Amino acid sequence: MRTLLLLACVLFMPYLAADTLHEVKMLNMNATGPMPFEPDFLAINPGDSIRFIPEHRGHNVGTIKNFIPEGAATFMSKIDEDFTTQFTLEGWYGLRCPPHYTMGMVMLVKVGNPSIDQLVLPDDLPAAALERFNTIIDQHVAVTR
Ligand SMILES: [Cu+2]
Repeated sequence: MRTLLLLACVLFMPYLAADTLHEVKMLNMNATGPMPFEPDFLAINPGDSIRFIPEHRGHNVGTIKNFIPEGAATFMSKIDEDFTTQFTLEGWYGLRCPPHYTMGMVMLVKVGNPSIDQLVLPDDLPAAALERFNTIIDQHVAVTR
């Protein structure tokens, strides 16, 4: 029994490993167009962190009002700051770069396995942000909505 338990521990060790650190670059341009987060979609586990790297100057990252799970903390980095934050609550997080929000500089983070019904876009998104979210959802959140 003890051997079995030990074996189980060894086999599942990778899954019990420390929370993962993901990296997102903030850029002026990439193949998807101007002012992107790269990647602009991440599916992560509760407890994971994301490091936002200002590869180009003039960017920062913050939560979008009414586009984070109930009870989740808002955050806002400083311009040009290398910023890391942890996501503990399951749900959908809409993030933006405030200086380029109206140009559609947004990304979507899926933490855990929230239901698709919980993915509700705020109705006051700038047009370009709404467009990019819809593209992200079409590409990464395969559902018929
Ligand atoms: Cu930006």
